[in-house]
Amino acid sequence: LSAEKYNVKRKDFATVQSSDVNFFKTILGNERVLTDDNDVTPFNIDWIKNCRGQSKVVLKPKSTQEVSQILSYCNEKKLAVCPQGGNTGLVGGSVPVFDEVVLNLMLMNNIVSLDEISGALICEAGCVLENVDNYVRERNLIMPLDLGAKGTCQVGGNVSTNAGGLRLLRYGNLHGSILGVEAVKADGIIIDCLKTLKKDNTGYHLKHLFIGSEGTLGVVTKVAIHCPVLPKAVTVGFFGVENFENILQLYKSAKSSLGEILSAFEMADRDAISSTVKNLNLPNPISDYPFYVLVETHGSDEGHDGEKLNRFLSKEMESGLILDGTVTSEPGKMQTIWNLRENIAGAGLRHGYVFKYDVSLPQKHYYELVPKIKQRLGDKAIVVCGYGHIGDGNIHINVTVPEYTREVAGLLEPYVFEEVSALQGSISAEHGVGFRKPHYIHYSKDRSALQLMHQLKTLMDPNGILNPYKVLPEEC
Ligand code: FAD
Ligand code: 2HG
Ligand code: ZN
Repeated sequence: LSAEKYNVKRKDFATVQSSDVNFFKTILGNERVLTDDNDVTPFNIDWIKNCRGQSKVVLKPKSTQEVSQILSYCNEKKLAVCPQGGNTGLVGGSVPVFDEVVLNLMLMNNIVSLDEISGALICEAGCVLENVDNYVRERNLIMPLDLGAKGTCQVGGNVSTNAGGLRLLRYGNLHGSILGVEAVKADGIIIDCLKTLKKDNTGYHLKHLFIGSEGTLGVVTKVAIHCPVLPKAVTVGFFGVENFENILQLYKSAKSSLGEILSAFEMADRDAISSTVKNLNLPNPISDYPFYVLVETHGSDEGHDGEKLNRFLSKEMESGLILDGTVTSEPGKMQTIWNLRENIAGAGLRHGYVFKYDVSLPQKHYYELVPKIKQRLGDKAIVVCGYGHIGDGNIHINVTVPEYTREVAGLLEPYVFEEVSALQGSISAEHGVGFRKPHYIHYSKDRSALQLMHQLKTLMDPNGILNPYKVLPEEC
């Protein structure tokens, strides 16, 4: 249990009574109120099986009105609530810690409208990212974000975590792509900021409060998002590289050679790729190298784009920055390459437990921590690997061990955060703070900023019922 593992004390919330369950049933009917242990358990456990809550009830609203009624009731009764999307979050934010009511948005999965001229899509928060992406692709558009969890994560979860992903480099982060949000505050009041306008400077930009606040300020119920045009030509290159310094040189060169068509620049070290190949039995289209780079282009002219990427490959093989590589526009082959990259996150779980660090660092220091951690842990770790969105300065460091131990946790934390802070980095680049990191947030946020966060929380959720024990540190 998370509470015991991380030594957290339950706050003074009410406990769900049978009268509460009956009330929920009057709003949702019997089927959408889960109370059976077997039904509730999966909603209590997070994706990496690190956090486990003790909720006794899961609610599945189908409309904003239902969310509003539920929250208004819980606020009055002082029942804590854990908003939940696809439960793919990696920082323990999506599962309860104690007996919080789980409010799962999965049944709010309708697409509301799409303006094919502007690319403005409105959908309910519980839509699965991949489903929405497929829907807009049929209409010559794409979602501006993509991530390995796309088949399960929900758009509302993406917004609430300000998810980054594989193409942030090209399409920017969600603070830029989200045109509007509808959200319900802790007291049940519906905040309608669901505009589809590109320009709207009418006062405070309140939608941003809900982007990345991880369910602590409100429950996102609908989202308006700007979808870019489906690229006519997509090309993927996968390259072997000798050392990290060469990756940086390659990145600089890719920006200049590929210019506006560059849509992803990802890296992975040998251990990340070889353990994914081994654990999940996936093919590696090139042979074994110390580092790998995945470059993707999104453009409008297949011949032209493919030629550009092939020219880049030849030039950099000649310069020695690329040791070997492959470039393809065949959908199946591109998928094989992306599969290898996207599955790194899950591959380590086959060894037992994975400590995951998701940090931003100035690019020249990007890889420094990996060898340091390797040395620090010695044979206590099975694999220490680094991979991620190098174009965005965001590295994922995964440390796999047979099982979670306090000893290894103590060697890693706060060490990793101290190192990141010393390099002026961020201790959470894209996954958020959740349950795992509130007590480390000060490594990346100063006191006055944390105080303002607390003031906002008190203003928007005075009883603190929304996702307690998450994001905000107890003291600042
Ligand atoms: P959940 O995990 O259910 O919830 C995440 C947080 O948001 C929780 O705090 C929850 O309380 C809150 N929340 C969820 N829905 C709502 C709502 N409607 N209203 C208010 N609060 C809500 N993340 C990245 O940024 N980039 C990546 O590349 C990436 N790749 C991943 C790959 C894999 C294989 C996996 C498993 C995860 C990956 N993630 C990545 C992390 C995760 O998928 C994202 O954080 C995602 O946005 C979470 O969406 P979700 O619907 O699963 O939310
Ligand atoms: C990715 O980029 C995800 O693959 C997951 O953000 C990272 O699991 C991780 O460490
Ligand atoms: Zn990532």
